[in-house]
Amino acid sequence: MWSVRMRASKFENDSEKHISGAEGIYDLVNIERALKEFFKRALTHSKGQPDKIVFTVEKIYEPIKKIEVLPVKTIFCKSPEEAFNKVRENLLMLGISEKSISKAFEVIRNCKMRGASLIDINTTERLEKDKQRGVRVSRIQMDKKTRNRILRKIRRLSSNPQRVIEAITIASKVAYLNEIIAEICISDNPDYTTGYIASRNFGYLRITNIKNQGDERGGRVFFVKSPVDIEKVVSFLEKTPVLVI
Ligand code: WAQ
Ligand code: MG
Repeated sequence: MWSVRMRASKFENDSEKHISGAEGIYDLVNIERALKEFFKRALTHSKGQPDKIVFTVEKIYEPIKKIEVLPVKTIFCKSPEEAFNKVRENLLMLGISEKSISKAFEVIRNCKMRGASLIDINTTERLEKDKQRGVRVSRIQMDKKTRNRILRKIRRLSSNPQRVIEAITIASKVAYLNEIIAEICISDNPDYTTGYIASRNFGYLRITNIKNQGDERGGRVFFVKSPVDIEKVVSFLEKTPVLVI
């Protein structure tokens, strides 16, 4: 099997602005199709046209770990305020402090990253090495049967079901780690206003209207609890090949 990754960016205001990224695991005969699909996605993104697209294709030598998919639920909110209260309520139940929750929203609103930030819920400190880039969850794929089952369920609930599948795949890999208490995600696409929170405890909770239409700010935060072996966590997220079943 092979890992295929794409990242697209545009040079703007003296820095590389992240436009779009994608990752998956494919057998040799399907790599070309994945590359074409990722290429099209990079060029038609709502954040604008990139001026650089990087593809990485790597053979996977390690065994692929099977991880169970998180259960999926949608919580309908009418406004970002209502959504924030839902997020807060659920994260507080997991023992995540108000301070850490505010910090997560602050990072998501202010730091344009291509990966995720890791926030220590004991100190609210950010633990990722590269704070500009963040940690990118990679080497992931969802099993076909699982994908079709979830698609049937969410097709009428999302304007972009493939996006939901990819997000559930990421969230399932992330939640597998005991070191990570929860995740929060808000899309950086101005036209995608549904976000999610996820944990082993309550599964994948889709939250509608987590931000306003037209808002380009988005990101991901993984909540961890110190002491934590951050290198081991990051290596698992970036490197361990996972099939979500
Ligand atoms: N690993 C870590 N962080 C990532 C990754 C990844 N593989 N992909 C994206 N991010 C970070 C990065 O900072 C992006 O700016 C941010 O997350 C948002 O990424 O069920 O589309 O790809 O309807 O815009 C949620 C679906 C969609 C909710 C989330 O995120 C639903 C989405 P995007
Ligand atoms: Mg995006």
